[in-house]
Amino acid sequence: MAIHTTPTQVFTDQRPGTSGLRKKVGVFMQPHYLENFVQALLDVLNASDASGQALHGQTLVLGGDGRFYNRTAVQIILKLAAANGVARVLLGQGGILSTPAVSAVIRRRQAFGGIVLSASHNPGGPDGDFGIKYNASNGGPANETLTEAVFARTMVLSELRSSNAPDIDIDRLCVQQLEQMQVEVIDPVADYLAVMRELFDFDLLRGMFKRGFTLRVDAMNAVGGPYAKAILEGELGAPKGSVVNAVPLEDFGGLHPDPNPVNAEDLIVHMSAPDAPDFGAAMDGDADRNMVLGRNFVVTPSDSLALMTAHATLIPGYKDGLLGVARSMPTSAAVDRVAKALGLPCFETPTGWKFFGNLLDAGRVTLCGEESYGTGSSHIREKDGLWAILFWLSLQGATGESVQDLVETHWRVYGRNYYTRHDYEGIAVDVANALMTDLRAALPSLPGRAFGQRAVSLTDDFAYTDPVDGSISKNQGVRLLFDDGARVIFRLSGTGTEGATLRLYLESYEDDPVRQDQPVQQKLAELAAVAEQVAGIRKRTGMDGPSVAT
Ligand code: G16
Repeated sequence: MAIHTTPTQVFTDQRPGTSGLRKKVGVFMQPHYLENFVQALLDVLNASDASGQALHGQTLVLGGDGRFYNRTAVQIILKLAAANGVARVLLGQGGILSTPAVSAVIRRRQAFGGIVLSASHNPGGPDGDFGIKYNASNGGPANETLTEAVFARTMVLSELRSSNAPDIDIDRLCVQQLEQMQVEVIDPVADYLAVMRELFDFDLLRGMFKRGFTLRVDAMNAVGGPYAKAILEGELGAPKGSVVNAVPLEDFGGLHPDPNPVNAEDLIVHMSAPDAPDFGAAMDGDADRNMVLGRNFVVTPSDSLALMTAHATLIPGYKDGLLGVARSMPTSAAVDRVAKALGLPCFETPTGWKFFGNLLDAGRVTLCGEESYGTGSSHIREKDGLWAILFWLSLQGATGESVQDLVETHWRVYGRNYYTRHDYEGIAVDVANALMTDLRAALPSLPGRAFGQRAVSLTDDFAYTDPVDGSISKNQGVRLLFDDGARVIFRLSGTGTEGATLRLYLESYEDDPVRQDQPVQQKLAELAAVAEQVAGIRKRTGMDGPSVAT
């Protein structure tokens, strides 16, 4: 066994996006591609930060969503870590840890940070995607200062430092030695389960299942399966078989583990059947996203955040109330109305969970959420799919109301924010960039202009000044705000791996109860037409309509 250095060449495309570095598996499998990124990360972490903290001699957490290349990547990273002064790695058994579990383990074990191997909701398998991201000691995604420093390091990297020790056994719960580094293979579920026990009334939930409450949780052959099985079926006594597609597969069994009504069609079918269970839910590849359903009823993520905020004090972990709430800019303003009624601070951040970190650390917010099927709280620093499922189960247990009743009552009280996101996927990058550039140029001419019954009241390219550290993030999405509360938002996705994806977010507000039950796409068709008129999406992309509308 020996530590050795190897010369390497720069890859110029290793700038992390919305959530870490995501590429096709084939890109990651190029010689030195993963190694370069990890070496750059370790170099940056080993250069002590402002507080004098450096990784050397400390503990890292490591795990991933089990997708293709996960196991190989784990071995590569362990050998690099061993050669770069890491003292201990806490590795999820089999190389498995969900994103929320990594966050929980970092926080509970006071690790220096953690590496998550996941491309989240992107498809897996040899032709699918792979990804890697770093989470800091607060358990949350690295901020942009750190990710930019890693990118800068990748651009000048000339050498890798690794060990040529044999692979270690990643499947057995035990402690092993790799050079001077200890590798402790840990139970992926234990720490996460301990956090959930502190937040929710497990006896209440057990009682529900004893009385016959039924649910179907689709783990989409991804990493959420073992967690959902252990907690819902194991701890809480949900009927066996309540969690389906529960074994993480390297290619997710061909499923696209992006829980929305399009990709989780099978769940929608089950929840619409005459014998549908009381409650349905799905999680994504790394189990941080969630989709929540009642019988024949899908909950919009933005509404989910609003409902959670309104009822949070019913949950033991939040019984003393919330400090504040935050949502990403494109997420609907439904939660704003609840926050206003409850007198809670409400923050609007750019897309990306990393923007919630400072607010959570500073004790300014307790709950956060996004339109992209993500909700979470201060219990960790990631969004959390199974936590959201337990939250919604608890709401039903505490109120005795169904999902549909809870949501419809909410609309009667606060009004309904009709909401949809249209994705135009696989657009040529230059076409997408030109569309956004032209749109930005057109912004000053739009205020005051009428489109049907409504007029544009304000346009901008969303910029965010972090209220905690003062950092500024510009160009976060083009917004058209209308005088009746409607919004049209355009931005390019930062998580795709092929071409560009244009996201168009449409929202209108309806406070009249007799008009709160209309089909969403129908209700928002007028706004979609405005977007088309302003941006010329069809003409520019040659697409007849969005590839996904959720
Ligand atoms: C990531 C981020 C989220 C973001 C989502 C979509 O989620 O953590 O904050 O909303 O991507 O981002 P975009 O619109 O740029 O594609 P995940 O679940 O993919 O890690």
